[in-house]
Amino acid sequence: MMKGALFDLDGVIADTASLHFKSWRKLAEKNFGRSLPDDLEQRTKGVSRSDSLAAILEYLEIKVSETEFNRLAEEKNLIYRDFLKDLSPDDILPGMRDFIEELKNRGIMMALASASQNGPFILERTGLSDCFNAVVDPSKIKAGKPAPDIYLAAAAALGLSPRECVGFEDAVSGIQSLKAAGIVSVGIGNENEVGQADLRFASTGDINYDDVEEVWSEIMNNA
Ligand code: B16
Ligand code: MG
Repeated sequence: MMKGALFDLDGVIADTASLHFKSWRKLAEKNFGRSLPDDLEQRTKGVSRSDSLAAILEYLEIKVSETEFNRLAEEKNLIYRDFLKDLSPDDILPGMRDFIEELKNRGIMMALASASQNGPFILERTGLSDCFNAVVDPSKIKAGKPAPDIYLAAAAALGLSPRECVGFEDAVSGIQSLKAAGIVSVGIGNENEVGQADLRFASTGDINYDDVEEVWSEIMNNA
C-alpha cells in the first residue's frame, strides 16, 4: 500500500490557482500599463513568486533593479492576499475534503509541497491544517519546481522514501518535479498540462482512491 500523499495546493486543494495570475495581470496593468496573454499562466503555475515575476518581466522585455524586483514581488503578494481575504472552507476544490479525509482514515500520511509561501494561511482558512502531518517551507528549498527538491523534502518530512508516496499536481512544472523525484504522479487537469502524469483526472471531483492505489501498485510491481 502507498504510505504517503504529497499535495500541491493551488489548483489541487484550493481554488486559488487563477487568483495568482489575476494578481500578476493586475500588477502588470498597474505598473506597466500592459496586459498579459493567457498562455503565460501555464509558465507561472507551480513556479515560485520570484521565478514567476522573472518570466513575466522577460515576456514584457522589462529590466528592473533588484530593489524594484523585490517591490514588485511584494506588491503582487499584497494583491493576491487581498483576493484571499474572504477565503473559507467553501474554496476547497470539489471532492478534495472527502478525499483527504479518506486518506486520513486509511492511515496515509499527508504533506503539503506547495511553492506558495501562503500555504499555511490557506490551509488554516480552509480548515485543513489538522489533516497534514507536514508542510514544507518553500523558502528553505534551494531549487523550486520543476526541480525535485520540494517533493523529496515532503517525503522526507513524513519519514518515507519517494517510492512509498504519490504526489498530486495541476501544473507541468509540478509533474516534472515529481518525475525527477521518482514519485508516482497524479495530474489534475487537461492533457496539455498534466498529460505526462502517471495517472490523470480531468478535475478534482473525479479523483478516487482505488485508481490511485492501483496505479501506484502497478508501477511499484514493475519497478
Ligand atoms: P506565493 P502551488 C504556487 O502554488 C502557484 O501555483 C504559483 O502560481 C505561485 O507563483 C507559487 O505558488 C508561489 O506562491 O506567491 O503565494 O508564495 O501550485 O505550488 O501550490
Ligand atoms: Mg498548483
